[in-house]
Amino acid sequence: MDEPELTIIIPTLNEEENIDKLCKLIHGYLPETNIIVVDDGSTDSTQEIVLQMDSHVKLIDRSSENIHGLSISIRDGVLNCKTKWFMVIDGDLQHPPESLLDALKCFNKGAELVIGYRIKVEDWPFPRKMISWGAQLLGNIALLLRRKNRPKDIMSGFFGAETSIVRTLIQDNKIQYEGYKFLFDLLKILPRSVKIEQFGYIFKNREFGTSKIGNKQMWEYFKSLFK
Ligand SMILES: Nc1nc2c(ncn2[C@@H]2O[C@H](COP(=O)(O)OP(=O)(O)O)[C@@H](O)[C@H]2O)c(=O)[nH]1
Ligand SMILES: [Mg+2]
Repeated sequence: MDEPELTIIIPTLNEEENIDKLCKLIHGYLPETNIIVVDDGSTDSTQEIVLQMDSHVKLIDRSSENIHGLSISIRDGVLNCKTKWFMVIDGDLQHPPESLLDALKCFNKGAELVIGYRIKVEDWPFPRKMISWGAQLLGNIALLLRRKNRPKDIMSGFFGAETSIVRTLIQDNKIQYEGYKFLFDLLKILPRSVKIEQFGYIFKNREFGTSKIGNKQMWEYFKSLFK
């Protein structure tokens, strides 16, 4: 079998109930694919579980870093990625791992940026739906004013790209890391000519563990609209 050209990056914070199942599902669909789990200092056994997995799963332990967060964790994942493409997926099984096959098809079609968009969100409460709608609207306006691409879900956490493109932007210090929406910060700087492919997926309910998104993350996103 040829070496897989895709690496899966999973940012985690206290996902002990989900991480083992997720990695096994990924390897069921994409055998031998490298997985990088970027853990930001989980206080549960997430790290111990990952360390016991096979050699295709690597742990980046960010617990002693000064700056924590989703975006900066994704940055570390990309910098450690050795394949042509990478794909980021949440560690809580809300992104269906089978959709990684759709992502791979997009890359094989020549995409430089691949974005999963939510065709349905299972059970979000009304306030969360409103916040998401408002954030999408403001983000779209911000991208429109910058004359940038506006794909279907500009805030998707289920996305990937050609590694060399994003690595160059990271090394040139072009990306902001305070936020938690790496994709949005990427869209703000990528040229319009970048080749984007999108696939739809159903955003599932979180069965175990809790969401870490709160007021701090929303405020960071709001500030990132103007930067
Ligand atoms: N490395 C890292 N992962 C995080 C952080 N915050 C959340 N995550 C992970 O990012 C993914 C999405 O987070 P989640 O809280 O489920 O966000 P939600 O689905 O939007 O409610 C999950 O895998 C989390 O464990 C963080 O600060 N650092
Ligand atoms: Mg989640």
